[in-house]
Amino acid sequence: MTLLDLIDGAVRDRQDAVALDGPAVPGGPRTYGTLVEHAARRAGELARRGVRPGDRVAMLSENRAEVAELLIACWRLGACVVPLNTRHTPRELALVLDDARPRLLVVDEEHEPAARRALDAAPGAALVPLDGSVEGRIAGPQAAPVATDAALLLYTSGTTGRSKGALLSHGNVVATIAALIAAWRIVPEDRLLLTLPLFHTHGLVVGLLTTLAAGGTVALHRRFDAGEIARALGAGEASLFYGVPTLYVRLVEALRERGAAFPARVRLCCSGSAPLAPETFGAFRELTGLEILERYGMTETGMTLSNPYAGPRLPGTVGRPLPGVSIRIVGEDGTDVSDGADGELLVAGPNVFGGYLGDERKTRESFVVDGQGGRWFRTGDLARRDPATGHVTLLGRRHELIISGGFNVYPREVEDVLAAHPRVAEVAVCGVPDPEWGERVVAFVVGRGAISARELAAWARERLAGYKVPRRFVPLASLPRNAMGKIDRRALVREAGADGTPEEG
Ligand code: MCA
Ligand code: AMP
Repeated sequence: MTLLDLIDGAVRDRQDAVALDGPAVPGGPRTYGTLVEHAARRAGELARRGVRPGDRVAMLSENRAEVAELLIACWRLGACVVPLNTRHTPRELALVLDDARPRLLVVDEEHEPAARRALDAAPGAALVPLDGSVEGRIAGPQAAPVATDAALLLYTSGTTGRSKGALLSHGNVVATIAALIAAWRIVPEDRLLLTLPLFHTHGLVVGLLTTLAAGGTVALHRRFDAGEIARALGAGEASLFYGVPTLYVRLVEALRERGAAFPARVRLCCSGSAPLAPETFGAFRELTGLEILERYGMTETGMTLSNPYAGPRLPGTVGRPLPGVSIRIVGEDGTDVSDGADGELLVAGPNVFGGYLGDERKTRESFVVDGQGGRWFRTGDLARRDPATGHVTLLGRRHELIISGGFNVYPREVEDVLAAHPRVAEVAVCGVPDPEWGERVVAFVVGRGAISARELAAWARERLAGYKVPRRFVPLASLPRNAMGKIDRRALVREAGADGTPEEG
């Protein structure tokens, strides 16, 4: 089964049903019929520009209906789509392009200057406007992709500071979609209010593709606006809403101001990508009567665990494995720990990706093979399974990943950029707990002579996406180290939380 089979299944008998509408769909609602017709034309254009089976096509765009058309068009041609992060600087985009080597880079008007600058540094792809005219038409699959063909190449930040491209086959993505449709009972009558960006799994697969595969409607927004979403949900304009915890923190604030309960039409609000605070779960339930359904996943694995649709949603847990997904929790020695004990979470299933593009070593290191030849992905997340409920609680990570507002930031990448400043002698970057963002990026800097936070922020901003730029720069005479000589990050986080720490940046 491929993503095209899913989309074609949804289109059959639903030509006139609305696939996409909302503020990010200019020109009014798009029916399923229009969506596939536009995709067919787009496929014709891409083929004319030389896209062949097995090629990669990168896209850099804010949320727009044309993104859905482009995805379908690429898959019709047997090509793999590489979504790029619109918040990235040209430097960051160039690193990804250099690795992905796409044939084309399809870009919306707003991001064309950044795309051009990125291509100056990493030439190779031809630039194609997302809203340019489309000629020709290809309706049927040109190369009839099969389940094992690559559908998406998704970049995820790496511990070494360099992004890695996770290759997901049609079969992998279909497995996540099928599991979510079954677990969350997504039906054609559903309407999803979608504000999450379409360049990550959450917005793209969990949001857009799952809803379309179920034959539902996606109300697509360009960005999240808490007041507008509170109003729309309060007015029953959607049955589904998905967000990262930061969105729910803001939504709770907005709902407190409005004081509105949700009508019955709003049946499911899901959270993922970062830990949802039990306080947010409680406040949301009090205001709306709805229990947020928290689930867990990764770029490499798609969705793996979910609280139940029917049955207790336990705050502070990510629930149980989705249909088709197997999990293990293992100790340092690689053997399974008993329920109730802590260990690293491993996952297996048809949803789990094949490997990282061009990095066999990293791929090998990311999997554990069991005695029966089973391939288990090492999530790097520490977890515990409750012996009574079977629900899994996440406890932290093996690696030093910071998740700020649902975006991942690896300290090493930010440290490398700051360390390159001529007046920085040493630097350490940490995630400090924050009620709105979950974690906030803070840099501890040992300078060579005087250096202001403003100067450092400007340096970082030129090279890194805004969400990676430290919110605070704390000057230190030296970095605290443990007995092994390693930087003591816990001491730094304590320091950042302590009263009297200079507030800069
Ligand atoms: C924006 N800013 C941030 C973040 N987002 N700073 C820290 N962390 C962030 N996440 C900064 C901008 O750089 C800017 O600062 C200022 O905030 C205002 O920017 P604006 O664009 O107006 O912000 P916003 O629209 O309020 O964005 C907040 C947001 C956004 C809506 C929460 O971060 C977001 O869409 N997050 C969701 C990410 C996501 O979808 N993650 C899923 C990946 P300045 O002006 O100083 O630059 S994880 C995934 O897919 C896995 C598989 C899973 O399990 O789901
Ligand atoms: P990424 O691979 O960039 O999509 O990020 C995946 C990571 O997000 C996981 O390894 C987790 O650390 C984190 N994550 C996703 N969902 C949750 C959740 N519900 N609670 C806590 N962390 C989560």
